[in-house]
Amino acid sequence: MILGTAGHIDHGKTSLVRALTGVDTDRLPEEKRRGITIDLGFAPLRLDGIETIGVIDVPGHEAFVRTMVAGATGVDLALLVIAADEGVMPQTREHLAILRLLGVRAGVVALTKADLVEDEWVALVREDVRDALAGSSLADAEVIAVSAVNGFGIEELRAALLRAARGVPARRADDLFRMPVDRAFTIRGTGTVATGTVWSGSLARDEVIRLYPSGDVVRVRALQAHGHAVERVSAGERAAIALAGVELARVSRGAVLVSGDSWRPSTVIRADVALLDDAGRAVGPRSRLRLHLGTSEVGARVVPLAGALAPGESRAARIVVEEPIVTRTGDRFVLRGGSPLGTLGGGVVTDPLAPRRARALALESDDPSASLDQLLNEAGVAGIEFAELPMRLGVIGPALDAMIHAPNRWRAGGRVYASSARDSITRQLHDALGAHHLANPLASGAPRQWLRTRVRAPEAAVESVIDSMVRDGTIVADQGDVRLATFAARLSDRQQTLADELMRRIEEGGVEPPSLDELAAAIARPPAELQAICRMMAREGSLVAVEPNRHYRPERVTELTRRLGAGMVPGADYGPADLREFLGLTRKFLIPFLEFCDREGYTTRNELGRRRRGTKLAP
Ligand SMILES: Nc1nc2c(ncn2[C@@H]2O[C@H](COP(=O)(O)OP(=O)(O)OP(=O)(O)O)[C@@H](O)[C@H]2O)c(=O)[nH]1
Ligand SMILES: [Mg+2]
Repeated sequence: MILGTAGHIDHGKTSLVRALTGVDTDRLPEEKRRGITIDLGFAPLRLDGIETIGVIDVPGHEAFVRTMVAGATGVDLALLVIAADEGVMPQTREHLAILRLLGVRAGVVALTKADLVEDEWVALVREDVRDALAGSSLADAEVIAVSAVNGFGIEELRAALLRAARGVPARRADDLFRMPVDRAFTIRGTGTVATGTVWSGSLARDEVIRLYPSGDVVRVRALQAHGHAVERVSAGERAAIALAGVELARVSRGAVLVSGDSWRPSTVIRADVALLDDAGRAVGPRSRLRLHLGTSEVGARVVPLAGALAPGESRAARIVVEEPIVTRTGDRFVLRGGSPLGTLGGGVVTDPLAPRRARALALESDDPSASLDQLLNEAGVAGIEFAELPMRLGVIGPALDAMIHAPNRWRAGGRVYASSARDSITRQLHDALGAHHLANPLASGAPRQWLRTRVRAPEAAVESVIDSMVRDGTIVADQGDVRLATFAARLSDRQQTLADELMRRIEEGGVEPPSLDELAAAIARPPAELQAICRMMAREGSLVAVEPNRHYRPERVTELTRRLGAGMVPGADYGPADLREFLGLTRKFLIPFLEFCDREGYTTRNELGRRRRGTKLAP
């Protein structure tokens, strides 16, 4: 569990952390010299009967709010520190707003420096503090008067922290590992070390994980939690991870370490965005803001749905970030902007991997299943990559699988589709086939390959729909062709007349029938038209295509193969001259016919010539 301090500069946060933990978290020389906190400080807090709590001490200076946000992100429990002699101050309010935006709901308020004021004064400040907390996420927090100097109230504060900690729900450890990096350094003999709060999942030594935004693949060389070597770190723990395979220059605050192959850097996200009541300005499509998510901070353009967002308003928005960030649905972020830079608002990610030109997404409900429907409908026949869903829905594992298996969704290849996409693909295939049949009434059907290219959808989806149309009998697959079940190739009266004429001339040709071109010339019709008719007759068995361009009557083919059968002795090899003798064909017809025999399996060819094959030739 992680506890984060919050509060105005000099109100005694670091002193209180020291009183609670014994650790002075102001370790930088400049911090010592100036007497203020500049960077995040870390200390373990041990309370009886509960796991060690990781404390993150943040700076209160208004110039370092960005550091405070990086510290407050991933915190379970807040310790809001308010000096009794000064009361509520600007960064008290700003930090409180940030805690609310980040969804930190549990906490305790310490009215510190109680030794400097009278008891009655403490009572008055307490009233002020209650007012300031009203409507905040700490509205119901206990307020404890303390002094870091004389130890007054510290035990009471520990007890209050313990009560608050017990109310914090456990984080899911069976989730994907993610840790935003808040510090990186090198240790002699160990190499690059990154520290942070484990947001989700767990990580073991020797695991191979990814570092973003660089995408580097790194191995976990060693792990520490609260300064001790451990085999595994889990959600809600402070961790130091020694990384093999990466130089310090590639890791810094803002980077994130993740496991699994679902994470991708985002450049366009969609989110529900809210502006603080006292934001002091509106946010429109041209506002350039700083977006703080995890420990990262990037420039961002926020485009709210339906125009600018006024202070106090909240709405769906599309956010284009200037540098890629790693995020997931449900992540909270803070938006800062203006000059001087102030906290304007924040939001919750509703879609980390928004399509490039997507509009803002107004989620209809908090239910991931309903969100999935929205995303799938938006994606249409393109579908959504399955591997992206854990990020886009914030759901993983069996829960996600169960969601995909709902009757209104289907999966093909690595993508998921709405059932409406299946209907649309079905319709398109139906239309394409219909058009094909109309244009090619004599063809047995359309080549499956061609049909697949008629629908602008991923191949696996189209194949899957074709298969199911074949299964349910809407279409018939025959060799490489498919046709509508209702379609049958049929000759028109005019074509039938032509077919009769062709048949007559081919019959006249005997074992040396005319080619399609010769037929076309003889009866003055385009070769393609004759070809279509011949193909159809070949399908029906009334012609045989011995050459692509030359058809025989089946009786003539039988006659010729019978001659071969009579002449060829099994096991003997024959050259073309011998075979020509058996067949009585001229050279022009001989070779194509022999090749036809090879194809059909009557004969087989070797270096010495041809020999009869199997039993297909009559003896
Ligand atoms: N009398 C008294 N002085 C205190 C107490 N707590 C802190 N101080 C003094 O207040 C000053 C600021 O204390 P810090 O703990 O550094 O305050 P901080 O909130 O951490 O300050 P930043 O990190 O810079 O925002 C120091 O001089 C402390 O000695 C207290 O309980 N009583
Ligand atoms: Mg401090």
